[in-house]
Amino acid sequence: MKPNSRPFSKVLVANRGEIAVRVIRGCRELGIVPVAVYSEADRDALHVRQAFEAYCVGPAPSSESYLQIDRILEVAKQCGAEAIHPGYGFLAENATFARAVLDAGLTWIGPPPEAMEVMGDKVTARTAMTEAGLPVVPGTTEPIDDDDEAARIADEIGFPVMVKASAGGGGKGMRRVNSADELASALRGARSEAGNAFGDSRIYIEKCIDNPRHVEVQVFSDAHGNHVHLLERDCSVQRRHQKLVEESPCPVLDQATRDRMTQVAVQAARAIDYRGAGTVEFLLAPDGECYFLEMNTRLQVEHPVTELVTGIDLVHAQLEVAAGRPMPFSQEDIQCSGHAIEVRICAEDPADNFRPCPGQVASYRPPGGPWVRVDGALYPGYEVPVYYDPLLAKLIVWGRDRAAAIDRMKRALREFTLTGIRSNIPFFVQVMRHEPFVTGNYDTGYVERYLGSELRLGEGHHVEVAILAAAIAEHLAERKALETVPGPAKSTSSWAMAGRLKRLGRS
Ligand code: MV4
Repeated sequence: MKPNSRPFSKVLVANRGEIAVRVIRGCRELGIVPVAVYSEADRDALHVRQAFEAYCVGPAPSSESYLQIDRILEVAKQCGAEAIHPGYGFLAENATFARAVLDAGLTWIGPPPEAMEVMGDKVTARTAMTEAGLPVVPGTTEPIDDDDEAARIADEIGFPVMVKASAGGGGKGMRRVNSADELASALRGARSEAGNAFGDSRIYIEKCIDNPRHVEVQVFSDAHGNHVHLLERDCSVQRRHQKLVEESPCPVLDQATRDRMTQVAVQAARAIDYRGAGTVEFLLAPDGECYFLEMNTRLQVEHPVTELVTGIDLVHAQLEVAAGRPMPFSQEDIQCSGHAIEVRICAEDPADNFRPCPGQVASYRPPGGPWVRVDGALYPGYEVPVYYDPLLAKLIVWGRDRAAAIDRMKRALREFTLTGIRSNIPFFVQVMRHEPFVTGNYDTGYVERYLGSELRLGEGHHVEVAILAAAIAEHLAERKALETVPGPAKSTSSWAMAGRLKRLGRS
């Protein structure tokens, strides 16, 4: 049999961190030479070490490096790359960049720029999706600049309503409005916030869906008119629009709703002539209704949970279809097996309001064993830069069913050694044993609701850390004692200190 030929010989990865490492791995598996770009702050980053070639594209701030379209294109041309993979974030959803890549005669590993533009503007996305027959949240199909008109529309929709930025996403420029008398100030606030954040102050109005779950469908398309879905992910465990835990399948979706959601997601992809990996986001209301929210025209952070339940490598598939080949699977091939959960491990202190905690990694030993995956960009001694988002690694596990996946996640979290910096690992241990999560009874308000109570990391946590630190110190001291001539006895052993802490009633 003829061996599969590689879709490209050389691909430039225009990103950093764990996603750059993930894409580099996919390239290497297919025999493609991966090329990295990096900023001055990322000279020692893992993606640089793992690429075959790496080029510096500028100083630490991403505006001067990872967002520099011209410099990245220059590197691509210079090194002979045939295609560019943007990862997520940075330039991944920038249609201007996608066009510039195509204009340079290179292949863009992503959707057509036109599809990115339709979905990049929330108002045009709503209009296009309404026309495509999707269930869209009731609201306006045009941006609103007249306050009286806004009042009329809000009244018609019925309070509460959401005022959102056309250029928005991620909750910026979004306001919940409970009654008519709050509307004017919400419009003013949202316009100014949107103007500052996006340089585009247009806003629109939608009905507010209270206590929704965030459920999204992975779609995939090729250039031959094939569009499929790879089931859904529930990403409701989030805080301030940062996802923390994602799982597939959604633990509460009935089959009829799943069928409808996945069908309309495929319809959305077809309507905009999509290509590659994309995500159609929905709000799932407590009454079981689902509404199109937005579409992300990129590979997402949480794509591994989909890979684990479907057995499909999304990066491989992206590379294949970008090269013009038909997708290597059909809808019938895609079956959900078992359950997968991902947690996002970040350099932030969950005991101190998730305060960012960059610094140097002292020790790093990721968990292993069956059905445990770690996608990270970490190694012992790595200095976490302050310039970029705090995501360090993703821990993803698979289980025969959801209960088995939760048990495996608990085991893997306990196995995870990461010292020198604070991380949110202890928070995830709490979540995995928290009844509302274990029963699937959570929505987008979950973290906010329980952070100060049942999910709080109390003093007990610190005492545990103190005891572990004492054990390590004692071990090191003992080892040292074996190597040196015995001297006079130490004043206070660290075990005694840990014991005293405990007696002080802090456990
Ligand atoms: C909403 C909503 C309720 N009703 N729209 C937040 C981010 C932005 N992309 C969309 N968001 C929401 N839009 C209507 N009409 C509630 C949210 C929302 C949310 C959505 C997904 C995941 C987490 C969220 C947390 C708070 C609010």
